This record gives sequence, structure tokens and C-alpha cells, in this order.
Amino acid sequence: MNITRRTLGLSAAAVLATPAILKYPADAAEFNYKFATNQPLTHPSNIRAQEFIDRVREQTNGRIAIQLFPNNQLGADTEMLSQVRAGAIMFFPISGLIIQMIVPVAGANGVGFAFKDYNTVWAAMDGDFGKYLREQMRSAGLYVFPKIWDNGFRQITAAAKPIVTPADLKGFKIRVPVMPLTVSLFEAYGGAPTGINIKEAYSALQTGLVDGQENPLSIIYNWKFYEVQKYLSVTNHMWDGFWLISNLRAWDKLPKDMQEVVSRNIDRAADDQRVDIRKLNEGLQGQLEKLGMIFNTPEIAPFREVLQKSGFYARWQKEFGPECWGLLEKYTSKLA
Ligand code: X2X
Repeated sequence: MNITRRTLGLSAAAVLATPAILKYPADAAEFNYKFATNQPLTHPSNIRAQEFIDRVREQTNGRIAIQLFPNNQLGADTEMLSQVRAGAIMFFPISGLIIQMIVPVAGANGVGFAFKDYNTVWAAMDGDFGKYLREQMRSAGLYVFPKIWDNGFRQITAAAKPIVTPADLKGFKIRVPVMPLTVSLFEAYGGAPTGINIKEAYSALQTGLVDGQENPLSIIYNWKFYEVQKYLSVTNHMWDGFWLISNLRAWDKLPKDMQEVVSRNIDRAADDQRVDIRKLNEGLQGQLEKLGMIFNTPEIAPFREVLQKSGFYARWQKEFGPECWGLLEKYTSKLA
């Protein structure tokens, strides 16, 4: 909360205090939509979402009214994804990793150690690789806005011991999002990954159902995982982002001029959200250390080598197919 306020100059209360609501009563709107998120109120995605909502209301003179449902209020990730497909939720930032459950290639940016830095990430995701992924999601009835929001590079946390070498992952019970790619990554190390929605992750850690989890620092902080995890190993094992998805049929029904206002403001929210998350992920180490976490930075080459030798890259090259893999490798170095 302090971090969010300091970084953004906004408090969680500001998310709720929306002057536009008073000016334009919801029942007067022509288009009423739900914007859902899987993040606690303090996460920048909610702050940028609410700004987007207010701007759209202003700029359409109240014709479009959107209500924000943060913090998994409408269900866990996989349930909200179904609600978007059914047309009940109009806007939802969700990780491509989880969309992998319905569009297999949607998780392709999560290939282990594919991206070396943010320049490579944005070149790929804003370029031909991201365009290809969005087209594939379209054929599953999803409209995906062009600019992916940031989640960040993922790091491993543990309750009992730091992860220093690949051998430390042997038998390690780790919570991962509900999707096959991350499961297979940790299985390559002989670990025991379990797919659990983020909504249930804290209690899985607290009850000892799992030993650890993996997420960017902004998630570890906002979900208070530091209360139930001691060690944070900086592995940067994958980069993850939130695609802002919508229901394709509902989107196509929206008049062009309204679409234009929504798109322009979504792009702006994405730009701002990327800056917020990058600042958080780069600046939170000190804060998490103060809260009791112990950081280490393992040597990464041995971790890559295990993936190489176990056939992880070869498997996913085959599953994602040559077009997808070729577009990914256009931006990264050769992976398989
Ligand atoms: O569920 C997670 O770990 C999260 C929040 O990072 C995703 O949305 C993939």
C-alpha cells in the first residue's frame, strides 16, 4: 500500500472515489459492462483500470458505464475466463499462461528463459509474435487489445530453503498457475508442481499444501506471500503479462466511434501500467527484505541446461508449432 501510494501518488481509496459516477448515473448509460481483475485493490492494474473507466465515461458523455470488480470478486481466473467467453464480463486482464487452457499457443511467451530483458519482451509482444498470439485467441471468441499489460519476470519463493541449484527443485512442491507449460517446466527439474488459481495460492502456502510458488515481486508483495514465505530466489525463469481480453461478439456490436474511445484509453492504461509494474518489480527487493525475506541470485546456466537436456524445449517447439516458435525465436536467441 505504501509502495503503491508513493509510486503512483494514489491511494487505494482513490480507486473508489470516482467523481464520474456522480456525474453520469449508471442507469442512463447505453452500454453497461463489467471490468474484472484477479488482483488485490492495491495492485496498479486496478488503479489504471479505474482511470480507464472514468475516462471512457467522460469521453462518451456517459454512454459507456463500466464497473470494476477487483480481487477475484467474480470468481477465480479460470471462472472469469469462462465468463468473458459467455459475454458476462467485458474486460479482463489475464495472463496468457492461463489462456493456454483454451488456446494452447497463448502461453508461448512463458517458455523457460526465453526473454533476456524488457527490450526483447516489448519488441516481441508488440511485434509479430504478439500479433500472432492475438490472432489465435480471436479464433476462440476472444477480442484481445493490442498492448499486453505487464506482470513481470517470475521468481521462486520458498518457505524452508533457498533455490540455489536445479537440485533444490527436486521434490519441491510448488504452486503454479493452472496451465501445462509451467507444470512441465518444474517437472523437468523433478519438482512437484500443482496448478492452483492465484485466489487460493496464499492458503495453499499457509497450510503447507505446497512448499513454494513463483511470481514477480509485485505479486509476491501485493498478495502478502512474504507472510508465509522466507526465501526469494531471483531466477527470472519466465516473463509473464496480462492480455486485456474481451468477448469478440460483444466487442463487434459496439459502434465504431465507441470502440475507438475504448481502444485509445486502453492503450494509455497499458502504457501507464507497464511503467508502474516495472518500477515495482525493480524497487521492491528492499521492501520485501524489510518484511523478512532473504534474497539470493542463483547462477542460471545450469537451470537452462536441465531444460535443454530434458527435452523441454523440443517438446514445446512441437506443441506450439513451427510458426509460433519461429516468431518467438525471431526475437529471442535460438531456444531449442
Ligand atoms: O496466478 C499467477 O501466478 C499470476 C497472478 O501471476 C497470473 O496471473 C499468472
